[in-house]
Amino acid sequence: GNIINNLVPVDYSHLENVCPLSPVKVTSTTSLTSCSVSSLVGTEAIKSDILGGEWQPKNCTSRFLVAIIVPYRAREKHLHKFLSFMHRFVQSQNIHYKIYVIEQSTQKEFNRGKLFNIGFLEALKEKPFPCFIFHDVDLLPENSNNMYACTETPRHLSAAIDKFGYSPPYYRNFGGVLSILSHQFSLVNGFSNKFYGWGGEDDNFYNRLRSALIRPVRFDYSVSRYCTLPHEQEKPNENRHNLLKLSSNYVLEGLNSTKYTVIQRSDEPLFAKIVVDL
Ligand code: NGS
Repeated sequence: GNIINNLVPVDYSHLENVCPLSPVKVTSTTSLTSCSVSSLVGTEAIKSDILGGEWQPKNCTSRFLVAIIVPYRAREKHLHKFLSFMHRFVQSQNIHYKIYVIEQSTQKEFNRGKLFNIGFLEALKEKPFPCFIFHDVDLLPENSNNMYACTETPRHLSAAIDKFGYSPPYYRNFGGVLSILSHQFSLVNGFSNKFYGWGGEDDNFYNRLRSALIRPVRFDYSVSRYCTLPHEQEKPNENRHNLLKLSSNYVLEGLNSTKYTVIQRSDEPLFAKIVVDL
């Protein structure tokens, strides 16, 4: 079917000059023909038009308003490549977006799910984003038809990653990059805050959706392609399988119990930076 049929636009019925739906092809200098990320270095994003990570088309009104949330700690080179590539990519789709980098302080083990919750809460304080994309910093999309907007049900954008031979490692995998309407994220009470260290928080999130009878979708694997920026394997959370079994009542724990302290907040040229203690 037509992959962009199910995208949910903001209410633009009263607006004139709405941007065309089909994405502009990313130019050959920035597109990836293989997963050689070196080709990305030096691509200049249209920096002057980006303010604190936010951009919108100049000559038309975007159908989409999206917050892109990137959990982060000590991956400076990845972040640089991610930003220089991603701005171009999303801009080619005529999307009004803002990139939030949620940086966890050195305190405690990394907690991807909790950082997503924080990004969601902080972004909504600024603007009523109807759609969120939760995005690992080490993944770069290869196909400009992989729209950075929300479908009616949550979507696994990164279904086909190079390191897994361009198909999901297992059917229910929901890691890497996903999009979800804000009201659906609230409905399942966001991510669990309990998963410190690597693994399991994405599986837990998938279970939350399924227990709310929400069935995630994927675009075709030829569209959902991503390149991984190489790094060392993170230390797995030894307790992740237990946590996965235990966490059954999603109303009790998640977005509604996310406690944190913002210790720094700044508008960087290419992103909004929020540093937090968990
Ligand atoms: C599973 C993890 C997921 C993870 C997936 C792929 O085993 O969190 O591997 O990981 N689940 C558990 O550990 C319970 S990847 O190789 O992409 O880093 O997303």
